[in-house]
Amino acid sequence: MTTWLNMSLQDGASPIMEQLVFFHDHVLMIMLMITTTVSYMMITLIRNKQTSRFMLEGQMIETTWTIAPAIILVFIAMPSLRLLYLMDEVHNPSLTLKAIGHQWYWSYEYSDFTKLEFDSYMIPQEEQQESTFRLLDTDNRIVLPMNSPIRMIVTAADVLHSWTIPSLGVKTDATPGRLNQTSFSISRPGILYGQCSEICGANHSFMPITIESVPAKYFINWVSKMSE
Ligand SMILES: [Cu+2]
Repeated sequence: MTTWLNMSLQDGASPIMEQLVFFHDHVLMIMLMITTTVSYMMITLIRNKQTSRFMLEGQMIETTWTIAPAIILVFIAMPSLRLLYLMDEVHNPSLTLKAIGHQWYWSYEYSDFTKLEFDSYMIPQEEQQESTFRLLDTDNRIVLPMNSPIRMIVTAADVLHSWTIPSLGVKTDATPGRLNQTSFSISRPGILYGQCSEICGANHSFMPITIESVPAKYFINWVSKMSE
């Protein structure tokens, strides 16, 4: 989760998010190069007066500064498209989780098991404890096994919502009458937080998402306990 003074992206908890962070840094480096060059040129132009009666055009430099930005754009577009298609792929999932957005809570269905479904409400401020995070913790956390490919099916029961976990690089619209799909695999154990990311009404800010990422054997224990 984000903590104080974290001005950048959260640490990636999935391979895709790791790649997204690399891409973000890569684009920032290119932007740094462009801003440095352009501001150097602008400052020189302002501070110097260079005029020539005979220099009316410069074919060479004009060709260069038309083509160079196009080449730079290719270096941004290529890795961007690679990531886009990588995120779209569902790699042989070992588990499917269905999230349904309601006004104003999420409900979850583990369709691989019988009768494993629950609602997940935010813990209200009055019931806060030392260990809970305000506006982020839920009464029933999603439990998922780490290091296994997971397929998410996202939908809504009333209005538009959006199921989001920043540290996994996942954001999917929850639309009534539609099933949207994404996938991810969590690379470490821990608790991951997210919030509804589509303005869905008065309590939009109060329907967080909490994932408990655990090793597979703990997950199996949890499943058998839940479906008793
Ligand atoms: Cu919502």
